[in-house]
Amino acid sequence: MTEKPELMVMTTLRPQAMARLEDHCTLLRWDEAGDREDFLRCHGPGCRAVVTSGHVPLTRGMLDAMPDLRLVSCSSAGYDAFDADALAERGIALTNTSRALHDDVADTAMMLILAARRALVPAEAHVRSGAWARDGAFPLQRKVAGTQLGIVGMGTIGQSIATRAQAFGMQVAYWNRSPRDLPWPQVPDLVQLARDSDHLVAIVAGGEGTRGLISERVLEALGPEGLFVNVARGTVVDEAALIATLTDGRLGAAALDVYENEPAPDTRLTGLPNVLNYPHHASGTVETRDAMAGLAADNVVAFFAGAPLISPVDLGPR
Ligand code: 8YV
Repeated sequence: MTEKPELMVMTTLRPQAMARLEDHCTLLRWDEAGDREDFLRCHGPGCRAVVTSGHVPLTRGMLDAMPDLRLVSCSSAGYDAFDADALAERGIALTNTSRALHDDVADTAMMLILAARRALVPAEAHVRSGAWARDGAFPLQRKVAGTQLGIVGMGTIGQSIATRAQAFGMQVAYWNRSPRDLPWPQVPDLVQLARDSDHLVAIVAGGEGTRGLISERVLEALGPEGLFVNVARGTVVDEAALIATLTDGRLGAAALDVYENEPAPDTRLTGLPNVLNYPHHASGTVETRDAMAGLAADNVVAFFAGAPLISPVDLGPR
C-alpha cells in the first residue's frame, strides 16, 4: 500500500470533508497542537499541502517552516489573513471557495438591503410589543424596486448580487479594481458610483490593498438618504468615518455583516439606530458550509492526484 501524503490542517472542516481528507491524507493537526510553532518546525518540512480558512493567519515565517509547500486550500472566499505576496513569490497555489458560497452571500446582501429599507427589525418589534394597536400604523418606508445599486467588487459574489438585484427591479452599476467585460456599467470613480447610488454594497476582497477603500468621501457621496451594505470585510470601510457620517446624518444608514473588530465590534457603531447588524454569517448555512468544506477537500484530493485544481485563485501580478 502506498503511503498517504501529509496534509497540514490549520482549521477543522465539516465532518464529511474531514473524513474525505482522512481517506486520502495523513492529517497533521496543527489546529490541535499545544505548541503550534514547535509543531510546524517538526512537521512543516516535507509537507506539500495545507488546508485552512482565510481567517487563520499564514505568515511568511510559517511558510519558511514549510519549504516544500505547493498548495494552500482555503475553505473561505477571503484570504486576507495570508501573506499573499509570499505565496505568489514562492509559486504556491491557492484555492478558495467563492463558487460554493456566492448564493448565500448574495442572498444576505439582498436580505440586508430589503430589511434595512423596510425597517424589518423595528417593524417586527412594532407588532410583538403591541405598539401597533397602541400607537397605530408603522411609518412608511422606502421602495426598493426602481432604485440604483452600486456594487464595489465584481467577482463571483458581486455578479450574483447583481443578478438578484435586477430581479428585484433595481438598476446595477459597479466598481472593480480591474476592468471586466460584464453586462452592467462599470464606473471607474468610486465616489461617482456612490453619488449615483441609492445603496452601495461592498463585496471586494479584504487585505491591505482595499483597506479604507470606502472612505469618508465615498460615504458622504452616498449621502443622507443612502444605504451602505458591507458583506466584504470590516477593513474595507474607514470605520471611524462610518460612525461619524452615520451619527451626524451625512450617511443615511448601514447594514453590516462584517466589522473591523470581530466578534466584538465597536458598540458606537452597532448601537446606532440607523445600523442593521448581522454577525458575519453570510455563508452560515448547513448546505453552504458543507459545500465550502467539500470544495476545499476536493482541491486537496485533486492536487495530490496531479489533477487540475478546481477553484484556483489568480495571485498575480502583485
Ligand atoms: C467566513 C467569509 O469564512 O468566505 C469568507 O471569506 O468571510 C465567510 O464565509 C465564514 O463566515 C466563517 O467565518
